[in-house]
Amino acid sequence: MHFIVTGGAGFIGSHLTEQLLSDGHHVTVVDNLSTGNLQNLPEHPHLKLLIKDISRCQPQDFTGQIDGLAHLAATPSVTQSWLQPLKAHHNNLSATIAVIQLCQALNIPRLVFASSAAVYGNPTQLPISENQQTYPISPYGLQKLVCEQYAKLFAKQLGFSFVGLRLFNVYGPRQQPNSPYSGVISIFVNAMQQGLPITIYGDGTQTRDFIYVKDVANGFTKALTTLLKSGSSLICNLGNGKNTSLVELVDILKTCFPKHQSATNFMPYRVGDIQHSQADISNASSMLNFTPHWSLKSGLEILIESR
Ligand code: UD2
Repeated sequence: MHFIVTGGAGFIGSHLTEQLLSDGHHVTVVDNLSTGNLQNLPEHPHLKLLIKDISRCQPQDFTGQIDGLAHLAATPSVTQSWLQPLKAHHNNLSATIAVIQLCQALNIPRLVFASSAAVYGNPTQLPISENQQTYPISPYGLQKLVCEQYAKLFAKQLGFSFVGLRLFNVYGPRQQPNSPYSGVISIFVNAMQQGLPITIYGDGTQTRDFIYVKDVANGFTKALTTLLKSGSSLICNLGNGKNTSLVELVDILKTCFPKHQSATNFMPYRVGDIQHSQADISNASSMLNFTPHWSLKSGLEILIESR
């Protein structure tokens, strides 16, 4: 099959591209390299690169039949969405509408969208199921939610099938430790490798559902290839299904770095931080046959080895 991966040179997109290629598919990556990096991608006879902003792409930029599009290109930063809401709106929401139009023009039967747990805001119940009310507390979360709604509407109108994957806290190789949207794991691993102190915002009892990037790539692959009715929409959480506190995370990391122990500093909670997060993944499991394969410890070990 032939898939388009927008944001395919980025952290998650490059792992998805690798998996699709190793499963024998053809991939066209679209990336404007704003945060992506061509070094993330292998040289492969079935891989085509289009270095372009997805919202500027024209149907004639693509050749051959396309069986599905995975849309991961975005400004994936809560902070940036507050600082530059109009720019984030363009890169997150308007770009998704451009993607939907591309699906229409190229007759693409499946759209898979990288949504976010940010659509829930402060969860009212754990684990968080897709039925829980969505109440975004950042422009980023709101943009992701509205993207889902646009895609659902157009899927029904145009007859393609849509899968929105609500990503929880993704970690793994190629996640940048120095960017404004760096995840806590990439920041902590980077610091601990250099023996530098780490900072916990709050008391470290807050929990997150950390999912290894290759499990996420697997979830996207299933979402691209599972048989679904045309015109249908499916929303699935994509997490590990377990929650881990920051204190537990630091304890696991310390066992990975037995030689040099970093000091831990505590600072006040970050504004807008949620306290707990854990995905109910039964929908992804029943609808997409998705099971996470990497425990936090095994994922961390691969991440540390890759650096
Ligand atoms: C995640 C997503 C974000 C959005 C949000 C929705 C990542 C990287 N970010 O933000 O895009 O979807 O969920 O709820 O997945 N922390 C420290 N020290 C540090 C860095 C972070 O203590 O040096 C804490 C931070 O205050 C938070 C926890 O670690 O309590 C996780 O932070 P994060 O930035 O990795 O992810 P999160 O859940 O805020």
